[in-house]
Amino acid sequence: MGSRQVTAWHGKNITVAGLGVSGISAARALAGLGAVVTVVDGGDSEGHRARAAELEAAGVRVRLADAQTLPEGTELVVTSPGWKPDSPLFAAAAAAGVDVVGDVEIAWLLRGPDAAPWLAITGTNGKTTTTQMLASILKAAGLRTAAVGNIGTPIIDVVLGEEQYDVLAVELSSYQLHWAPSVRPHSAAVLNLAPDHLDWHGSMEAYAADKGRIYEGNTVACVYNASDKATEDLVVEADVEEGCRAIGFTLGAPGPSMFGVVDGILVDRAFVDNRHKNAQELAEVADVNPPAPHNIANALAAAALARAFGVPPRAVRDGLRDFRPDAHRVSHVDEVGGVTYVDDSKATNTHAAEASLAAFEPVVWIAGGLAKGATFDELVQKAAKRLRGVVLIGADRALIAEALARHAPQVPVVDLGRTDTGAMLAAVREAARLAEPGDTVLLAPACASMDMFTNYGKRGDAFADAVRELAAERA
Ligand code: UMA
Repeated sequence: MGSRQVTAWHGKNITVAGLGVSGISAARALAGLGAVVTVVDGGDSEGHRARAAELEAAGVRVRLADAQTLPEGTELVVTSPGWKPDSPLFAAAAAAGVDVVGDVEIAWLLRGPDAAPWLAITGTNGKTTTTQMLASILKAAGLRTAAVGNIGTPIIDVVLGEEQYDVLAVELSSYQLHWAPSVRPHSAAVLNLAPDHLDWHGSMEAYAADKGRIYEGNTVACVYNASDKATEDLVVEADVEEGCRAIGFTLGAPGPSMFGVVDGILVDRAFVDNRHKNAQELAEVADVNPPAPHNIANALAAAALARAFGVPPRAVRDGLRDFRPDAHRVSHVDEVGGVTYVDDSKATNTHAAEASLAAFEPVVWIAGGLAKGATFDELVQKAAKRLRGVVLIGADRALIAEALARHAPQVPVVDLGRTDTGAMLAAVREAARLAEPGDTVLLAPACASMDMFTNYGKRGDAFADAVRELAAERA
């Protein structure tokens, strides 16, 4: 690491907000650069205390059970992404004239002069899959790369780590983008834009504006979704480097400067000689795993970013073939009594739930959790004719129940009235009762999981366990 960075951080009094994945990474890195670091967190659980003890051993101060007051002498606050902009800690920082930035901003500032460029991805849905697809394509091209950011690997760790990279595939959430004003990706994609996290951002406009920051300062390509005008509008508004191009992707035949699909082939009409006449074949639709429409769109976005970075067509095909999707994303769990059980616990918002509900008919839908400020009328209207029945769980289930009463009064609804972890088994049993042979029981909660589970992964695991128990009961 260069001396430039060490002098900038040495002795600086920094407060890190949050003792989670990104806070721990930021605290360790900044303490390692000689900063005087205090981590503050509103929690005080056993897990918090264990993590605090580890950090304290590394010379970091930790203050638990108080997320509100600014530690004396703070010169900079580095926040974890989950903290809302209106958190009292930030009001205290503003009153004291102290800046607040996120861990992604710190990662950007810590990059050396020869650091790997970032190919960045955001969007309401599909960003983790697209980031993984992109990393797979870059690897197939022989490039040293990693999938980092919101995906779970804190980006500071990668920027400061021993390993050298040619390029990084960076998933950025709207939260991270909000707190990262200086980040300037080589190229970036916004996959889609639908209402999500409105309780955090305050409005759809603020959410879109934070997503749009990903295009700032792009040098080669701003990749947008041609069937989602809001993403194209963000490109138009962005301040990019001279010569940076707007590249669209579409599930139909692409125009010039676009990626699209022609006769079952993914094609590039952007990074080819004479794009007005020519198109470059990249891969077959069957190379995309799974080849569902929303996932083909993900593959096109990943291909566009890879091609913007100069990756050859063959690597796009090989990378897409190598890619394996994560669990809890429309994954088949089992068939019991002629009914198929599908886990899409990753559908934590209405947009994602809508995409998975559209893939099954008739469907018994298990939904509910933390709504995060969302409304459910549109989702229920669109899904109504496919629904055999609905089972509701979680804190905000009444919002979904009300939308169902308004737009699908004929559909039987079982409101379990529970928010305990064990409710999943009861939900699966009720869903099995409503389902008929040939139906699908789909866990696509349209809500976050934290009211009942540690995360969406645990929620999906609980669903799979419940299906196994059901199968055992029926055996
Ligand atoms: N905390 C407070 N007060 C608050 C908020 C949080 O004290 O007001 C504390 C909590 O007690 C906890 C810590 O802060 O100890 C958690 O911080 P965090 O919520 O920012 O979570 P991290 O563990 O740092 O994980 C974050 C991302 N989480 C969120 O954005 C909510 C992870 O994305 C990301 O993988 C990780 O950084 C590494 O970059 C997860 C996510 O759900 C997957 N992201 C959202 C999404 O994809 O929809 C945006």
